Amino acid sequence: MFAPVFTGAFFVLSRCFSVHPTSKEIPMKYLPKPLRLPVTAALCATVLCACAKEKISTDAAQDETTSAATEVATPTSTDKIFFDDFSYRSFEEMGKNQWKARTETGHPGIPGARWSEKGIAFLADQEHPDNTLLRMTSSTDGSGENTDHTQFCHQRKYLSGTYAARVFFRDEPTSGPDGDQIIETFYTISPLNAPMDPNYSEMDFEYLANGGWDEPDNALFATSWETFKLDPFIKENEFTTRPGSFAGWHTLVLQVADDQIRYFVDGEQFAEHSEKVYPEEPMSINFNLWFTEEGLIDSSEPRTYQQDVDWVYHNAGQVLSPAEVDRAIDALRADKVAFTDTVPDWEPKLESPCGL
Ligand SMILES: [Ca+2]
Ligand SMILES: [Ca+2]
Repeated sequence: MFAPVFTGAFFVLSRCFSVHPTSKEIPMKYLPKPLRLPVTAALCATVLCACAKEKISTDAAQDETTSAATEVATPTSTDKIFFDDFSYRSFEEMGKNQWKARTETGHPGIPGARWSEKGIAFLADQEHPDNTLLRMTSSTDGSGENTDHTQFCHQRKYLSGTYAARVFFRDEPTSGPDGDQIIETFYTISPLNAPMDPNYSEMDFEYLANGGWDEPDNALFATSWETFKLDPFIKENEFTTRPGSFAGWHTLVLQVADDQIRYFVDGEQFAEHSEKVYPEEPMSINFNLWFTEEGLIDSSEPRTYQQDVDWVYHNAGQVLSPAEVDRAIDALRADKVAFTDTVPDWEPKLESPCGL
């Protein structure tokens, strides 16, 4: 084990000066299910932890990526808009529009935590009486059995175009002591079919209200993944992070087109990532709220964190500026559209897991 790890570490170090180094530790959510249990133990080993913190470039281990290619489906129509204002009264209602809540246990986050629809609720928008907000609530007392994580996912059929969501991040718990590493997100993801599968695709907005992943305090991450494998630990991603508070409402826009990925926050470009991490496979659109295993405060007192989502939008195949997204949302609302989905399934229709 040590020889490949050493070689991998050397390789990793040799790539430290690339244009897009990465140093973010990989959350276990990115692991394929069969690997999660053995890897949970393995990742605790010093060597792997050290490797996980090394910087590597996005073209690391490029030679190893060719054998794991998987078939990519093709679209069946040109219809293109997905919009949800989350004007629901219950998750059951929301489920009729093809949303799933995660129930699968396991990583990321605190081992033994529950994932369920229990943390999804709807409430009136105090600032706009006609509007409804979705609220995610996750809680912990530090133990797995008393931890509830929250995640929900739309169908796996999204690839290029424009993604957007209006979200409310918080810096503090709604109740209980502050300080846990809490991850507040809007992201897209496909399954990892094999180690270093180059078709693996993922793009994340992740707000760490209490720091984590080498950030000492709150920070927003934008991360685009090419792929990864575990032994030796190699990851290929590009990420951008900006420290500081992002508490409050933000409109997050993600442009995915022409081998470029651009992340925008409130109309300003936050990150630009390259063709090396450009997605290949259809992804689901997800949100989640979870605690890192390594970032819990030393307390058994219950604490609860929340993240709100006003709406989510996707335009398949078209690049919209943040201002154009705003206008598209205004137009949908003017037409009293609370939900629409004309983004076609892929052929064949893909399974839509919600455990990633
Ligand atoms: Ca990829
Ligand atoms: Ca709404």
